[in-house]
Amino acid sequence: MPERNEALFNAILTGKNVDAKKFVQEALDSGSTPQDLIADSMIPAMDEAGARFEAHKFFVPQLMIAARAMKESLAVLSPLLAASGSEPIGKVVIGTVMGDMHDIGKNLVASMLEGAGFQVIDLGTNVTPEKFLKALQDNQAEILCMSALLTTTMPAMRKTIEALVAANMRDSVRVMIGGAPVTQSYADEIGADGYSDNANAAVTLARRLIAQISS
Ligand code: B12
Repeated sequence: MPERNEALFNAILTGKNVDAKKFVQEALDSGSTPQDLIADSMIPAMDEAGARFEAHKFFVPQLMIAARAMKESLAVLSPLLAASGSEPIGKVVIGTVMGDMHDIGKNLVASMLEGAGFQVIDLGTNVTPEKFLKALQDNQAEILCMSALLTTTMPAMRKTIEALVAANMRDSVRVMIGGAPVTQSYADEIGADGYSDNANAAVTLARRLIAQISS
């Protein structure tokens, strides 16, 4: 059972980006896997930052430096998560919805999908329904992945699904949603095809949705 890497956890939590990258490299050198480092030490550090923010022990600047340390550490791991260039098993358009600037979880899902052999078109953050639709059409993508971290931006997921319906595209695209406040019942409510609360399960879900299309 892998354990939390305390040095890495603390470096991310306190926004020490240079140290965090060093601890990631040291852990890799001594045999840790990227997946274990992310799941056991890095995501828990972001969760702790969020809990401290909620308890008014952290403020936005502290969240920002923790997020920077997380992103820079993930950048060390991303190439290791990426697949070795065979034919893509499907095309995914991914983005964080309109009004929302959180992208760490979305980036992780994108890297893991790439690692699993999907071609990923990442539209970044603050993506409007129109931009999602255009990218789906331009790339003939089978899957749309939307991320939202704020309760106030979740309705943009419903708006995007409504826009797909209005453009007669709903039947040709499978919709996956996620992000900390999102739930399975919200996915059911807005008519999404799937939800997951982590990047590994997002890959399993995307594989299942692609298999449905091809069968
Ligand atoms: C880092 C952070 C920030 C950073 C973001 C930096 C960045 N580049 O992303 C900064 C400082 C900019 C920020 C700003 C704000 N934030 Co903020 N932030 C966080 C924090 C601490 C961590 C988020 C994170 O990166 N988690 C780690 C990743 C890996 O987890 P994740 O995103 O959930 O993703 C995983 C799963 O959800 C899933 N997933 C994610 N997306 C998708 C998509 C699909 C399709 C699927 C299948 C799965 C999936 O897989 C991922 C990997 O396992 C959270 C607290 C928390 N614990 O969530 C607050 C939090 C989300 N923020 C919050 C708030 C309030 C804000 C601000 C409004 C603060 C302010 N007053 O300005 C602003 C809003 C800015 C905006 N318009 O977006 C609140 C939201 C409250 C709410 N219920 O709406 C939270 C919950 C903090 C809190 N406890 O109060 N934030």
